[in-house]
Amino acid sequence: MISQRLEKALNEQLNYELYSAYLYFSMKAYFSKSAWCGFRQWMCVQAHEEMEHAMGIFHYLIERCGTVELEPIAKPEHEWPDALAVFEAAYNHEKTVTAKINELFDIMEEEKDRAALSFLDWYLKEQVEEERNARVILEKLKFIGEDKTALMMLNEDLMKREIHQHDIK
Ligand code: OFO
Repeated sequence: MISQRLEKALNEQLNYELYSAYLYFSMKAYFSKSAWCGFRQWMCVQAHEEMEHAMGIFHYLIERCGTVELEPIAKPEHEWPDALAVFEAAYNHEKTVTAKINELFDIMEEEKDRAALSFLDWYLKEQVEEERNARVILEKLKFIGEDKTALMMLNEDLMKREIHQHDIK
């Protein structure tokens, strides 16, 4: 059984992970309007990863006899000036998610819930990867600038990203 405070905080994080999926699906839709199928593929995989993050929390709440309360999901942005702006937004979003996971970590520590801390450990590690993935592409886009050939090569590279099932504990 988890405390009510932690249950509320986990439900908020569940909602934010669903919002993350919404945001990346919105970015996928943005890239679907252009020929950048590699960017679209990257966003599609990212959105599915976010659904996994959300469902990990969903199942954990149930496992700990908590109540899942699905709140409305905020409307994400749907227009950006270019790919660089999209990845700037993605990177900033991931930094916000990391801050939220850290706040959740603080609550679990205050509640002295060791089982929950162990569960959240996976998310902390995942955030390092999440931030890095977005930041690397953002840096590449800054470097590429107006070079269309290099942009096309990056697009091809992003096409290789595939959906992998994560082992959320
Ligand atoms: Fe769920 O980590 Fe990205 O947003």
